[in-house]
Order: sequence, then C-alpha cells, then structure tokens
Amino acid sequence: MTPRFIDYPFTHRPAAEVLERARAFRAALETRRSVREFSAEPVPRAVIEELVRAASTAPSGAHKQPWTFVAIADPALKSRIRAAAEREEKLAYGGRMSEEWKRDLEPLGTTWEKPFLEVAPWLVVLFAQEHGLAADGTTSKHYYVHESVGIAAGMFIAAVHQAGLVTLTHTPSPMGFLAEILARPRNEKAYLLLPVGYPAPGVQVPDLARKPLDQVLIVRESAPPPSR
Ligand code: IYR
Repeated sequence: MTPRFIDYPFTHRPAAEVLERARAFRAALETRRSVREFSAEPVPRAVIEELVRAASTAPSGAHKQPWTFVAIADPALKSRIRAAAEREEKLAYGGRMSEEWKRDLEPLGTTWEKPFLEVAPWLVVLFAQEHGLAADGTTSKHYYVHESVGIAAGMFIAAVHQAGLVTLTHTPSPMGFLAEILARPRNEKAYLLLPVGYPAPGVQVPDLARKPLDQVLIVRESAPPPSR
C-alpha cells in the first residue's frame, strides 16, 4: 500500500516562546488535583464530547485508537455502578488488599464508600479494546493497547482540568462489572472509571507534594553515561 502523506501546518516558534508556553502549561497542570467529592451541578453533554474528542487525539499503536469512552449520566446506571463498585471495594478494603497497600492509601483517606459514583454528573468509563472486532465478528490486531489507552487517559485528564472541571482516576478492583453493566463487546476491558464534574463546594484534598524535578529527571547533555 502506498502511504498517503499530507502537509503538516506546523508553527515554528522561537525558543523563548517555546519555553514560556512550556512553563505556562506546566503551571496550569500543577493546579490539577484528583478529587473524590463532587458537586451534583450538571455539565452539558457537549463538554464531555469535547473532552473525549481531545483524548481521542492521543497517539496509538498503528493508529488503531483502541479505546472506547462510555459517558454515563443516567442516575439508574450510576446507582448500579456504585453498588457494584462498592461491593468489590468492600472486599478489597476488607482483606483483598495487603496491609502495606492499605497503609500506603492512608494519606489519601480513601474507604470502600464511593458516593461520587452517584453524585458526579458524568461517569466516563474508558475501555481498552484488546483487539479489533468488526460488526460481522471478525477480529483484528491492536498494538500497544495499554500504552495507547494510558496516553488517551492522560490527555483526557489534562483536558478535564484545562476545561475547569475535576476528575478522579478510579479503579474499582476488579472492574469486570463495568463491561457487564454497560453491555460492552467481549474485546473491551474496563481500564479506568473517571467521574467528571465540579468539585463539591469547599472540597479538600490530601496534603501531598509532588517529587521535585531532580527526583524524576536525569539529564545527560554531553558527558558519557556513567559506567556501572
Ligand atoms: N481502588 C480502591 C483503592 C485505591 C487504590 C489505589 I493504588 C489508589 O491510589 C487509590 C485507591 C479505591 O478506589 O478506593
């Protein structure tokens, strides 16, 4: 197959402007926090559609775009999801999670109770398509599915924040009930559950610090890498 290429309308910016834009975007992202208490204030469907369009610009293995976003506003469905998630979480907190894991979660103040699953105006469930599945049942390969879906998730989270809303990367474990309740085809596995909305008035978040740059970045500009 002969690949078809088109012009890419790229704007070349001088380094000083690039640095300023990088700084401004970093500063914007720095104010993002995961929030576990939501307001019931509605969010228009058009907002969710834009957020999913933004996430869906993510790069993916062989451009297969192996993701499906399911956006739920229906109160009855949200209640079913809450009930099923809390059933699993109760078992997780009650013994499935190790003592070390539970200790690690203490600073976050999480419990098995997930009222946000009913309160948030939207629950967005991100599914990973482990392979392609055509309407006639034929399957096809997908590549780097978890990397691709992870990138789309990150872009969705950034888009939510940039829009002026909050979300949470919720992973009720195990998540099998989501494909069942939402009647997803067998090639789709739930990857993340992201409630989206406004935070509850006066919401508080855990007092956490992010790692400083020198703990997350190693730069080798000219010296050879150290030998081991
Ligand atoms: N899924 C549980 C537990 C949990 C696990 C991790 I790792 C977190 O960072 C936060 C919570 C819950 O949602 O409560």
